[in-house]
Amino acid sequence: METIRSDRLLAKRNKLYEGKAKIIYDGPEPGTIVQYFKDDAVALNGTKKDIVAGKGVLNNRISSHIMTRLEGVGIPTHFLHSMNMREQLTRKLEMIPVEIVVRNIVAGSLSKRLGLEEGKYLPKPLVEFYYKDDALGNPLISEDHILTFGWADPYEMEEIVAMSLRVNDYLSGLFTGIGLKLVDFKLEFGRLWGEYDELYIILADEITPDTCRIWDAQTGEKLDKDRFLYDLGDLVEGYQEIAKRLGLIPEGGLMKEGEINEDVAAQLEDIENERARERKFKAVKTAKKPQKS
Ligand code: ADP
Ligand code: AIR
Ligand code: ASP
Repeated sequence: METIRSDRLLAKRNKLYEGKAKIIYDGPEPGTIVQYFKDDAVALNGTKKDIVAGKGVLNNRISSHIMTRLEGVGIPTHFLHSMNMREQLTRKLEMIPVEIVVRNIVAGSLSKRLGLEEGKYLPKPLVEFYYKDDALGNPLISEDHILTFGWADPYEMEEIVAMSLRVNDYLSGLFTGIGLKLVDFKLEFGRLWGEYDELYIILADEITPDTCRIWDAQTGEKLDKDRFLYDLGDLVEGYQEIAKRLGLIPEGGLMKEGEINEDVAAQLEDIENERARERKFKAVKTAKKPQKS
């Protein structure tokens, strides 16, 4: 039933954009979009690619859950509700073309760029900015680049940095509680205009093991996308472990012989939707971009 219905929806849906990890469609209501999570794993600027069965389903679920938890502690997010295994409905935003990376532990490009040993705790969370442009390889930039080129203004930047640090505090605690270390992560933000033309900065895109480094606190095992990049073992195994510890999938996991176990997937309790139902659509219905005079 589910499949037939979503296929029909897909057929008449207007595709807005296809990225590396997701496809974006027009949503059913004005001011909304549908995020479809693909099974594609892409690294090294698109040169290393694979299809990983189960990744899209797990990421959809993990991002829905994390966004809902963040909303619960007062961080405005684009998430509205989960639609099916692979899709979620979100508010449509005017995206700010900057990736915000927050780091707690040295890893990845920080380790390479400055020749630092991976695994060392930083004395305080480090916030970095990258210009979101795949053709340029998402270069590291400073806040002054953002202001000079008008990608965001100083008030927006203040809010973006403060929100990113709050996300870090909350998620670090959440992951510590389930025996995981949040090493670093990437966020994207967008703008939404309210009823009185007031501007809201909203957390967007996804928060998943594609966009976070997450290590097991005991063993140091990498459970995130680095498994794919460095061929450290089955990617979905790592993502499932994170989802299990978050209480999102049963102990037995979601996969059966390399395929999604549809029975398990169908039975997953949809806590996110319970909470999302209580949320208001008001801001979406009235959202419009103010006319510049
Ligand atoms: P990429 O573009 O890096 O390949 P994805 O495949 O994840 O990444 O594509 C998702 C696209 O949707 C990204 O360009 C992201 O900036 C954009 N996006 C995320 N959330 C929203 C939103 N709420 N409104 C509009 N665009 C969004
Ligand atoms: N990230 C950055 N651009 C895209 C993504 N997903 C995330 C990585 C990592 C963090 O940002 O997944 O969690 C820092 O990445 P790097 O490569 O700069 O060390
Ligand atoms: N730009 C990121 C990458 O290179 C993807 C993202 O923005 O989510 O993987």
